Amino acid sequence: MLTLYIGNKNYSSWSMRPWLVLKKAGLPFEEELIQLYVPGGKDKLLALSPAGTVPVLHVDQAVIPDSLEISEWAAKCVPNLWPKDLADKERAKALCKQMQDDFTAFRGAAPMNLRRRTTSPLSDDALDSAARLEEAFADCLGRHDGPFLFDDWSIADAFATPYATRFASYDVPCGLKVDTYFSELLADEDYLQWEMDAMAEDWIIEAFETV
Ligand SMILES: N[C@@H](CCC(=O)N[C@@H](CS)C(=O)NCC(=O)O)C(=O)O
Repeated sequence: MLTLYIGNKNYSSWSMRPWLVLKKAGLPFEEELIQLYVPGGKDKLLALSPAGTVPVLHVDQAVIPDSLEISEWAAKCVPNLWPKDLADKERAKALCKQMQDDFTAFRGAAPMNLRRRTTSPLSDDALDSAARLEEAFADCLGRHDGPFLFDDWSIADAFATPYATRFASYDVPCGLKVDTYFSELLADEDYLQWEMDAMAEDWIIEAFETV
């Protein structure tokens, strides 16, 4: 029995990633949404996981509290969520870790907000950070035939999807190769299901609307 606890679909980029992974894995799971940054919300999160954050996966009695750990867990249950080639697999894992830890200037200036469309310019720091990310994606795409970072869909593409939404929301320029890749991610049927649910939410987190 799997239960994936997630945050607001409009805002929670960390939640989107393992949700996409579990969908692609074909593992049946229940999803429970915990509204973020509301009174009492943190207590609910702490009752679910010592980390006090979403996503968190409950598997029978086990608690797995991080987007990459949940994805790794799914990859142990189901083949082909990482690239088959060993060098590609290591590169995909490193890229996911980098997508978690790096690009903070871009993430800070452009929080995921699926409803948002703005042309207000980002700071140079944020644009430099976005350009480094684009370069990392372009490098992978240049070594493979596509349409995904490592040819077939992998966990790395789940981790890239919230970034694709940020490029669209904040009108960040990018080259044709990466733009085509982002279009592929944003046309994915599981992503579109998530996006539709996000659009139906009416919760507003002001802090993520005014950046
Ligand atoms: N490294 C964690 C980050 C999780 C995280 O920061 N989640 C945010 C939501 S997107 C959260 O739960 N924030 C609520 C809080 O910190 O109170 C992961 O990859 O799962």
